[in-house]
Amino acid sequence: MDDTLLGIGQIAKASGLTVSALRFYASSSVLVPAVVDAATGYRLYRPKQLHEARLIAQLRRVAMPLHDIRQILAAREDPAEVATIVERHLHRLEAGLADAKHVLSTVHHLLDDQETTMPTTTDALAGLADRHLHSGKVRELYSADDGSLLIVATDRISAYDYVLPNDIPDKGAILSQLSLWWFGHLTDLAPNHVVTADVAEYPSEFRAYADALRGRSMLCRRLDMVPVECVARGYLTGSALAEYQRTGAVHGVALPTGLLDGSRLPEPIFTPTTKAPTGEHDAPMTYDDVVARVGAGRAEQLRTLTLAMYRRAAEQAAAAGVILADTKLEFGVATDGTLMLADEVLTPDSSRFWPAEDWQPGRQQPSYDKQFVRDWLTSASGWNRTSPPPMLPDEVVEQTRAKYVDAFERLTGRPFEATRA
Ligand code: Q0Q
Repeated sequence: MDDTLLGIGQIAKASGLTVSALRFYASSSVLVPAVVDAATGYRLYRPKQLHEARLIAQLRRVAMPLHDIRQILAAREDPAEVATIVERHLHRLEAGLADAKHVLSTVHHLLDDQETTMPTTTDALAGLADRHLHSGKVRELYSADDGSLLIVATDRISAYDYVLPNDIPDKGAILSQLSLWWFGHLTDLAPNHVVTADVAEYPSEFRAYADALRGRSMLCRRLDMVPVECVARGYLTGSALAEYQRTGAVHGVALPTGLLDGSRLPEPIFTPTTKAPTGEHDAPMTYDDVVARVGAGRAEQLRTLTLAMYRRAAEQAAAAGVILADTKLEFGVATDGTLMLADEVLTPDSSRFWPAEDWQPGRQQPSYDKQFVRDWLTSASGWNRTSPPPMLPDEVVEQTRAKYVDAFERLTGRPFEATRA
């Protein structure tokens, strides 16, 4: 045996690596022994490889991936390359630390709430699992024996394409009752899919869940849903603003020059989209795309109804000091061929509502309902917007609930009555 060579045990002892780690680094070509004795299989290392072993031990201590370690060992003569690899890993560690902080920030909440966490609506309806058809971000869809559908609004809230870990108490009830109120105010423009929202009138299979459903659900006719999200915009923002800034038009509709984020449009416009699968973003459609998909007559009907409903609702909202910037409506066709307004209508989840007193074109407008959540998530929480968002503080939850109640009461002129069982 060459006496200048070191055995794996000697390298392990001198570097702080374990023998099994050294064997793994040998097989993964991170630290290949100078010699492997053919007879014994012993791995033998040159003395200079002890320095590499010590370097590997240090890099593994900070969880550097083997791929990066290989690159560093190969680039030892190139300090700039080594610095780049190290910098990249530092950023990785910083993001991981931020993520760890969020996870740990929720632990005490979860421990605190262990005994007091209210069962969510979804928990309370677990017994309806066999009837469950679809989960939206914040709503659930169930089927009844007679073919009708039950839409249930949970207290979940989403922001930045994430469903947040906290519920907003009564959010589902507030938005479901707001939807029902709007349905009732639009029947002269089109019939709708609502059968009843009185749990006492629900089919018997739902009767046992009356307390969980009361005030936050509606029994609806099953329709043949139109494959178009019917969006009306009275103000320019979001994806439409981005398209306008690129092209001067929105969904094929040319707009005047000089419009800013939040600018009021000369006329409300119809900006339909496809209905993307859950988790994907809806794709813009021109009016001709809608014609191609549903036919000219239906397309005209959808555009006319969508714009008429938007105008009606925007007027009602303006009277309450609230700007309805845009809204998304969904329609379906009943078995007798009647086009009906479906889904939810004119809620803060399907529309952008802005407080009129804060309207200021040229910046992102404050959201009527989600601004407290957005401000906390993007500033105080330190969230990096890539990992799941942290728990909201109690005060943000309470402020947000109050905004939903305020929106309901301002728009409908009615007091909100919590129907918590
Ligand atoms: C239907 N949805 C939406 C949804 C999760 C709502 C299917 N009347 C209807 C409706 C309605 N509304 C639907 N299908 C047939 N007839 C609505 C996306 C998803 C919860 C609630 N999906």
